Formats: sequence, structure tokens, C-alpha cells
Amino acid sequence: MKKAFITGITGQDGSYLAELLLEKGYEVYGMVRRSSNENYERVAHLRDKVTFTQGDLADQSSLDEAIKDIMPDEVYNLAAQSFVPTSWNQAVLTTDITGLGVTRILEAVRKHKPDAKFYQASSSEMFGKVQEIPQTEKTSFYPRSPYGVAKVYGHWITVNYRESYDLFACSGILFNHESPRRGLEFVTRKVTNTVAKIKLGLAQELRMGNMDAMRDWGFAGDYVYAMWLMLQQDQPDDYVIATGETHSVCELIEIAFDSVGLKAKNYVVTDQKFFRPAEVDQLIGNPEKARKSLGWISKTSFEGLIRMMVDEDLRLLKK
Ligand code: NAP
Ligand code: G4F
Repeated sequence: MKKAFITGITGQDGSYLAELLLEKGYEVYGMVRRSSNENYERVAHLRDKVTFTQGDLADQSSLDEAIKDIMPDEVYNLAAQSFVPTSWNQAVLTTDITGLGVTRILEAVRKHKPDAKFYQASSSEMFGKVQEIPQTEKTSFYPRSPYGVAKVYGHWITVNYRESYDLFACSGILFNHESPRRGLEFVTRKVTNTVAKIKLGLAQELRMGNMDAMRDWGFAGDYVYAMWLMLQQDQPDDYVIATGETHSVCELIEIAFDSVGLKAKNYVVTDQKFFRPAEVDQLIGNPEKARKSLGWISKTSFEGLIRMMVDEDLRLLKK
């Protein structure tokens, strides 16, 4: 039985990846950080199937101990301070966790289990002010937030450990991916959750930032499969994971309201509070390499994804 170690298991992607690996017969270990209140909501249904271990990407010894104890075959580094606006308010913490944290976990792997296969959660935010359309594995990075800068560091240190120490280390450059388990502060879930509340009479308006921003949005359940595929290859490499389509925040809002039979223009209000100091205007990925080398494709349409999220938010709110 293969053993997998997931950092960030309590997050959106960690929960889907844990489900996938359990289905595939893995023994799954997940790192959780100490908190005064347990935060296992997304993995509550897996609690008797996953072994949880306490640790933090800020703390080298906890990572060393985890790798030494578990001796995993595969390590998925999904943990990060992942919300872009917070990265301006907490720039040092974001640099430490989302950036330097990657070196800490790579060091633990290098010292204690150098033959483990390693996955790093790189991000399309690294492309920022895009230098090419669509973005590929060869497009130059131009990050626009402390988060994006930290992810560029995490990306290159992963490449460097692969080349310096011959580790099987891969980066997935994942474009935005969403689901009913997405955090409520991210734009898709904020919209679907508020639309569901408006439909049920629990909210009156939707306050938004830059609605012209465009993203390449896919479904998280499809994207974790790509992570796993990367670690099943003979050689480590980096891959763009995207749908190849781009949509505006405005389109997202229209679809969400339309799915409950309401008109967006009656409820949407612009609020300067949600605009960013520097914006990523448009992202669109070219997933050709992943299709050819991994046989991976994005299966869920943008409209299907947003409707699925609204439906699930309605169901949760009614409960
Ligand atoms: P998420 O829902 O925000 O989950 C982040 C996870 O990291 C949570 O489990 C969180 O734990 C954990 N974490 C935060 N700080 C930590 C620390 N100091 N030590 C240990 N764990 C810590 O993020 P996601 O959407 O699942 O994304 C997974 C990864 O992919 C992240 O690295 C993200 O930056 C990257 N990514 C995401 C997307 C996307 O569109 N979703 C796209 C590209 C890349 P708590 O539950 O305790 O907070
Ligand atoms: O949903 P968002 O907060 O995601 P963002 O900034 O693209 O980052 C996400 O995707 C990255 C991959 O590219 C990940 F690496 C990262 O961890 C995270 O998962 O915002 C999307 C867009 C932005 O342009 C933002 O300005 O939506 C715009 N937006 C407009 N109004 C808003 C709002 N975003 C949020 N969160 N809230 C708003 O009210």
C-alpha cells in the first residue's frame, strides 16, 4: 500500500485529493496545524480513514518528524496562505509560509526520504501581468502580489531541488479551481453563497470589487487528479493545469443569478474595499502539455461549475 502525505489537507484541494488517494488504495496522512478550535470541516467524512499529524510549514522540526515517521512514497505540498488580498496585509507571513515553507518541506524530504515523489502547488498568479496569451509552462512570470511572488519562489526552489539533488519534484501550475468547498472569501464562492442567500431572503445585495477581471476557472475535483497523474510519470516535470477558457467576474455573477431566476443588476453593488493594490487582469492557460503527456483534461464546464456551487449553497443554507 502506497503512503501519501498531504500538507493543507483541511483546505479545498486537500480534501478532494485525500478522497482520490483513498479511492486509489493509498494510506493517507495529513498535516494539520494546531488551533484553539478544530478545523476539520472539509475532511470530517474522512476522519476515520486518514491519519492526521500536527505540524506547520513555519516549523522545520515538525516537518522533519512527519517525514521521518511516515516515510511517505508521495508528498503533496498544498499548504499555503492562499488568499491574495491577505498577502498585502500579511506579506511577511505569506512569504514565510507560501514561499519559504516550500524549502522547509523539501529539506525534510531531501534529508529523510529523498526517493519520495514531491508535488508543489504552484499557481497561475505567478503569471500576474501576463507576458503571453495563453500562458504555458514557458511563459515568463510577472507576479502582482506578495502571494504571487512567494509562489514564484516556491516554484523555482522546487525546480532547483530537482536539479540539485535529483529529487522527483514536480510543480503543477494550476489556474483557479473552485468547488462547493471553496473558502467563502474567494470570488466564486462569495458570489454563489450570496446569490443563494438573496434567493432565500437572507441577504439583500452583493458587494463586489473589480468585475472586469478574467480568470480561467475549473473544478477542483478535476484538478487534484492532475496532481496525482504528475507523480505517476517516469520523469518529474512542471505542467500548466487549466481549462483553456477565460471568463469575467461579470459573467460569473450573471450565471449565478440566472441559475436562481433573478436579475444581477437588481442586487450588485460596487465596493472600493474589494479592489486590489495591483490586479491580475486576465488569465488563460494552455493545458496542451498536460493533455498530451498526462492524458488530463478539464471535464467540468464553467457554467456547470457555477450552477453546481449555487445549488450546493442553497442546499446548505436550507439545512
Ligand atoms: P485553501 O483552501 O486555502 O487551503 C490551504 C491549506 O493550507 C489549509 O489546509 C490551511 O490550513 C493550510 N495552511 C495554511 N497555513 C499553514 C501553515 N502555516 N502550516 C500548515 N498548513 C497551513 O487552499 P486551496 O484552494 O486548497 O489550495 C491548495 C494549494 O494550491 C495552495 O497552496 C494554493 O496556494 C494553491 N493554489 C490554489 C489554486 C486555487 O484556485 N484553489 C490555484 C493555484 C494554486 P487551515 O485549514 O488550518 O487554515
Ligand atoms: O477568487 P479570487 O480571490 O482569486 P485569485 O485572486 O485569482 O486567487 C486564487 O486563484 C489563484 C490562481 O490563479 C490561486 F493561486 C490563489 O490561491 C487563489 O485561489 O479573485 C478572482 C478575481 C480577482 O481578480 C479579484 O479582484 O475576482 C476579483 N474580485 C472582484 N470582486 C473579487 C471580488 N475577488 C474577491 N475575492 N472578492 C470580491 O469581492
